[in-house]
Amino acid sequence: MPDRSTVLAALRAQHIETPSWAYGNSGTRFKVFAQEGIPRNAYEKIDDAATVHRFTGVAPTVALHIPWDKVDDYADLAAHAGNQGIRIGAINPNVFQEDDYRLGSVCNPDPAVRRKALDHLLECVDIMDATGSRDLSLWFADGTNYPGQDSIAERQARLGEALRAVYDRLTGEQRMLVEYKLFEPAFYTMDVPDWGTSYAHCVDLGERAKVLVDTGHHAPGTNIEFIVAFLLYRAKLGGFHFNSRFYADDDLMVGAADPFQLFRIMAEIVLGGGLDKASGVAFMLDQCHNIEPKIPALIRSVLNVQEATAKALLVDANALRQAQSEGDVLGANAVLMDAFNTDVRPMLAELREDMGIDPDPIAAYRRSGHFDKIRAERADGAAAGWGA
Ligand code: PSV
Ligand code: MN
Ligand code: MN
Repeated sequence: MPDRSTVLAALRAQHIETPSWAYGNSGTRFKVFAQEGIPRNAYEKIDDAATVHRFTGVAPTVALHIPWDKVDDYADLAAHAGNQGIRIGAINPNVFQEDDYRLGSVCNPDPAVRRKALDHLLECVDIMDATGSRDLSLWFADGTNYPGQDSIAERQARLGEALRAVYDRLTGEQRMLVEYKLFEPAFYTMDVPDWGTSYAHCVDLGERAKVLVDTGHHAPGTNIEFIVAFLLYRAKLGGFHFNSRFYADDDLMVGAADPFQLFRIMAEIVLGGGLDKASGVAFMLDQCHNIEPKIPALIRSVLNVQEATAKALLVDANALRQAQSEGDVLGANAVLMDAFNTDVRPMLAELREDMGIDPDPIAAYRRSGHFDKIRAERADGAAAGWGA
């Protein structure tokens, strides 16, 4: 059996990044339901991320989306995060919300639009310099809606050119993560529809370009843990955007729809060395809490990732290898299922007490009166929304 203190140390060291945009109001294209106590700017989103970290102990960074989180002074924003006990994590450029991007951003047939998109990506690397962020997290809404609309191959060439320009601008420890998505907003071709496309571009670029797996971006039935295991094996797994889905890119709380899938993913991570700091795998959330309260939803999500990780750490790797090498199909499967069926909540409660935080973060948040405080403080002014 895995050594308990090793398991606890790994859980204590795991960091789960929350996204600034999950703290703002959000909805579907039919309706945004406004909530009370919503942050009014990037500074207050950071305050909320710091609150999630205070109650969970394992969420010390927050990802930004630019220009949704635009401020005058990013070094000042990073200092504010530091004062709240957290750091700024991945920087996500936004090249999908302006009229100019109707036919795409870096893949657009018009060179002037491509230049504009590239300038924004480069500006985001400047922001990383100011915030000390390691990861530039790239997602392109680029694609086509109709056969014949544009040249699929030429769009790839344009994409490669832009990625190269950004990659060459990275310095020090900075990395580029390339996210893929099967469909939406484009419905005929996306320019980065799958991990293979992302992987090929990352291989061309070099060591510091890696694939980002958003768990909501695949066709139904896709074996995501296979993708994870393969990318890890090839040292090309940059990180995750965790969320869960029943149908498409639902952006529901991670671990809500299919905790077993999350466990299978985390088991591949643990077995493949993806929890080791050296692997550099970033565990990030990418969710929208349209109807549920934001801060408790993010606390719940962090705990769900932590529970899946704890179960994955309980997989008896020696017994598994033994069963695998003997061709013991049922035995190997039983090793995994034993770990999945273990109730890890008492162990995590103990870990939290050890870390000096409440063993039940959700109950502790409810008791804290924090929500009443932000509701009163933020009653004036416009609440930030998804995309603002
Ligand atoms: C696109 O669906 C995506 O997953 C990308 O990561 C974006 O940055 C994010 O959602 C915006 O909500
Ligand atoms: Mn995403
Ligand atoms: Mn998405």
